[in-house]
Amino acid sequence: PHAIYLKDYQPPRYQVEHTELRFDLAPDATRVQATLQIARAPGTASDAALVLDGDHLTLEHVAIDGQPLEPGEFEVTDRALTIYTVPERFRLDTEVVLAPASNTALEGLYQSNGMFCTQCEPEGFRRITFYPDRPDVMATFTTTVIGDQAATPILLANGNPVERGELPDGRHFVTWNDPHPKPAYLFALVAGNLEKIEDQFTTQGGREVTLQIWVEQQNLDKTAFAMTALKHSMRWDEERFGREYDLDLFMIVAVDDFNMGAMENKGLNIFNSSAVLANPDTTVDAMFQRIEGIVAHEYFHNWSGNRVTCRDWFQLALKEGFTVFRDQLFSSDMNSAPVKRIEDVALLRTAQFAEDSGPTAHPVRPDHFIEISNFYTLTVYEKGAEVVRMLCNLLGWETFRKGSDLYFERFDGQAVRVEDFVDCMAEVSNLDLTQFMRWYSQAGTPEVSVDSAYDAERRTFTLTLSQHTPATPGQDEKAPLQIPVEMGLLDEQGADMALVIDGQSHGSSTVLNLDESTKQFVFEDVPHAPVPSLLRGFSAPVKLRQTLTREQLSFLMRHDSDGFNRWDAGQQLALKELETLMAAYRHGDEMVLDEFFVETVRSLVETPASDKAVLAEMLTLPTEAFIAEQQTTVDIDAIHQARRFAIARLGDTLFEAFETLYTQEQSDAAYAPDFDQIAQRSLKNVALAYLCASGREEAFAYARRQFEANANMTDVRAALTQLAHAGDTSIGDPAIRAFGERWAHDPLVMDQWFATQVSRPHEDALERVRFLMAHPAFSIKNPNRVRALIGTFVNQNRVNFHRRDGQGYRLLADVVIELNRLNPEIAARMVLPLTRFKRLDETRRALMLEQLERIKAEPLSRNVYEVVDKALT
Ligand code: DPP
Ligand code: ZN
Repeated sequence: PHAIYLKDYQPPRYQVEHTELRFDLAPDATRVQATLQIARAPGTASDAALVLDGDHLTLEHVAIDGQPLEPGEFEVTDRALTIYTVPERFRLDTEVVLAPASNTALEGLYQSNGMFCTQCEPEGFRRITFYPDRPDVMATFTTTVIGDQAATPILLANGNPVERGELPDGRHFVTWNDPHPKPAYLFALVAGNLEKIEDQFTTQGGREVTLQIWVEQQNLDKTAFAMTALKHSMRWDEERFGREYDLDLFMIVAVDDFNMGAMENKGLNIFNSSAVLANPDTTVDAMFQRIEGIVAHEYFHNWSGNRVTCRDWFQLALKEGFTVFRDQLFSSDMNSAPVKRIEDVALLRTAQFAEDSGPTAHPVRPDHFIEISNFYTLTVYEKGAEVVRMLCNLLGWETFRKGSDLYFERFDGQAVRVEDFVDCMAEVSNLDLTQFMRWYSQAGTPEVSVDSAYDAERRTFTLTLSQHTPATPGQDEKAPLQIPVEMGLLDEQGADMALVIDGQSHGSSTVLNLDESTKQFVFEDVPHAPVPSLLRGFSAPVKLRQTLTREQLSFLMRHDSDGFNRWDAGQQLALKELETLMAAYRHGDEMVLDEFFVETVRSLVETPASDKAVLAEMLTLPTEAFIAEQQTTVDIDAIHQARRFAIARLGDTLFEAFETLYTQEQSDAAYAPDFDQIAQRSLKNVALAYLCASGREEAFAYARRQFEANANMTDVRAALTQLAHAGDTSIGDPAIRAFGERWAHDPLVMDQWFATQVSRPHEDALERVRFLMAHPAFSIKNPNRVRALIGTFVNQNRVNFHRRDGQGYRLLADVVIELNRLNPEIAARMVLPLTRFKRLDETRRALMLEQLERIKAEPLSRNVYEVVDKALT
């Protein structure tokens, strides 16, 4: 396999003006007829061959302007159809035959539970028909879907239905027309036995839009929440970004077998059923919020992605970074803004930072790839969103909004680059964003170190900030970035001081522009040594290297006017405590929890909470993955033991306080996934977790009662987790059994059942994974099952995945080898944890490398090859 480079980009030589498709559906032999109106692009030589992408397609017929081509006039390989000479404008007819029933890669046209569906982003359309499968070729589409009336009563495609009718042999058809020119990756088709809920939305411009959510009949009672989320998203996009919907119909379809979360196909969004189906009995709070965010994300793509799309796949962050930023803002407006920020930053600082420091590190805009499917990453999505957020903060909301308006207006209907977006922002703000563009091209997480000095005589406080970005594969030298550091200075009472730099007042919070390797900022008129609060709101995706004492951290935790930094100070404080415990564990000393820390936590638990959602976050210790990210050499066992010990000790020492909190936060209100209730439940369930960590029987009695009360899935699942994770397995076994029997019919709930069991720290967790892989509810062909069972074990049960005997690595390699044959995209995702060996001990490194070598010896898909090859280089 060879790499493709951004610098080699060439504009298309032929454009498609209109695409007409006709699908005659059958599981093993679907006929696809395509009629393309093609025109040579200006400036293209008249003898330029027409090359169409086609991935292992069986060509049955090809004609130009109605004339079938002779052998010798064209060539077909497993990657392309080449026609040597073509007129300037012409009609191309092709016919191919596909076998959707045996398509386990879930790209192109495939079947899921008998339903026909498609996934075309990024390069799935070439598995459906011969086509210039690149985002800068945009055409209007007319699609006729023909299917068996009984098996596929519902036939959907993009746009509006324009004709339908019956055909002989119990077949029927529907023709759809999409008037908005679009790239092929936004094409979609669905055919199956589906039912819908329907609603209406009137846009601000007065367009009546019909909204439909299509699901299998048994899931109709899980659609209401997504419908509400959709309407909220549509209204929000009008109000916040001035974006209005542009068709008469908007459809969502839930599909069980799906590689991604969801897909923004024009007018016909296809969703992984896990990202759309929800009701209180089956779905936990966090999932409700995730669903709301994904519904919004896909809907927002209608403008940031579909109306204005990417010139080429290197520009993926153009639509994804912007759209993630938009969905983050939406969720923040709809729910708890501080908690949303905390969650997003937590994800970034663990998973994205880990990616940035590993062998697959890449810039937000990569400059080469072997397989583009491998670049739907945390770096492109989450770091991409942070880069847009920095732009928004630099410009201020109103100017940013002007830039966004300009971007949509100027590039509507076009396929553009990251520069086009940033140029709009520069134009409306008169800012020079040349240096800022490095955020798109430079990989790795910048480290910002801090030095400070207070001069009592001069009454100055000098802050020296330095930046350094470690080398990443292929990028040894890094240039300084423009890093906005939002900050304030706290006085002795914890209030923000007035900030004066160069005689200029900067209010009580300001943004320092760190745009060189090292920069000094001198604050004047500072009456006494302040406590600095840096990187407020996490104003840039960097690692802050700052040495604060435990007293200073505790002070910031209690007083910082920035909610995010209050939480973060608490996390840093906990981290310090955990590091002390880890050192003791490593030296074989007894671990002892520091009194100061216990009292800090006590005061949090005992002080009536002004914001329960934030308190729940504050009471949650840093995850093992986050702790690992802070270590130079990762000690898997010490991290796990220290964290467990701390939680158990806190649970035991503060038992009564947690008990009071747990009891206080009970509620009889009818379940709603709203902000207040979610906050209350999360606080209550954090308390339950501490209680159970004490190991006391009374705690498990609470958990058992909560499990049996069966009030809603959030509470049931929280109780189940505590019971199942109890040291004594006899405590959890009855609940595990009862839950498994009750929900055997519901795959999405069974995923939670799998995840709860394989995340438990017990020594037999790995054996349990192997055992559950044989469970009738598990199938390696379904990505959700794989993520729930294998993904949870690998990512959330670190001590067992990293077992010293290497069995965890072997298990993952076995799975990857099997998935490589069935579903390369998922295989390449699943293998990633095996590539994160750099900072582990030598024994584990060797064991991981051994499994990577084992995988490499297989005949590999491009997807897996690219990842494994990077890891072994
Ligand atoms: N469906 C994926 C997303 O929405 C890829 N575009 O991010
Ligand atoms: Zn997206």
